[in-house]
Amino acid sequence: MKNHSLKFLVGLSLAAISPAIASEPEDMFKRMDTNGDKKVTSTEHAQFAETTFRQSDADSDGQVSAAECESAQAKHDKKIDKQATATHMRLVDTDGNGQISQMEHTAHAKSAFTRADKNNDGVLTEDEVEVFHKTMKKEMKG
Ligand SMILES: [Ca+2]
Ligand SMILES: [Ca+2]
Ligand SMILES: [Ca+2]
Repeated sequence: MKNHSLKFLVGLSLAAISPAIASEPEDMFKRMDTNGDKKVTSTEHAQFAETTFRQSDADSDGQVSAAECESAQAKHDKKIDKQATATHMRLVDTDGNGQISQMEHTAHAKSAFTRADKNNDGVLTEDEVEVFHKTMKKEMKG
């Protein structure tokens, strides 16, 4: 039953937050690859991350709370996985104040990009995104 929310949160971790994010890695890949060249550059990834942050920050205070994270999830999946949200918050909220700042979000997105870029060529391919997606899913469950 948790599967949908889990997919969503895996998407979050790559993006690192996204209410608009698609459940499947290939959809997510298309959203990130804005010029459609089958590669996601760090610039494309950063832009995607920024957009998703703004979309998640419902009250536009520059911080994404767990509640905002959950409501973004609810918009997408119509259900909320509190445990996975807590895991996500713990990973991204590095100063532990219960809010994800733009800086924390950007830092997380950057490290996700680096981790996903297996061959270190500075761009993500669809395969790399898919592999990363699977890895994150395991981590979220663990
Ligand atoms: Ca591209
Ligand atoms: Ca906020
Ligand atoms: Ca924080």
